[in-house]
Amino acid sequence: MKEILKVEGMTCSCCVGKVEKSIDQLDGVSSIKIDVDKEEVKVDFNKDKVTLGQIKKKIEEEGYKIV
Ligand SMILES: [Cu+2]
Repeated sequence: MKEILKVEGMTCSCCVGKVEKSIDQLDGVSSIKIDVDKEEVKVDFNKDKVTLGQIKKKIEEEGYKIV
């Protein structure tokens, strides 16, 4: 399933890399697309394997805020 998360605090390609890497570790995530200007993280995942809550937690652990 596809979800778009609003994430505050991402400012550059390094932030994008960090967020991507953190979510990518999760089993069941098939694609991640991040738009820094819009502060959006588009994620495509298998909801039988991973929950949106787990994805959000990973982003928050990197120090970004989900709005
Ligand atoms: Cu950065």
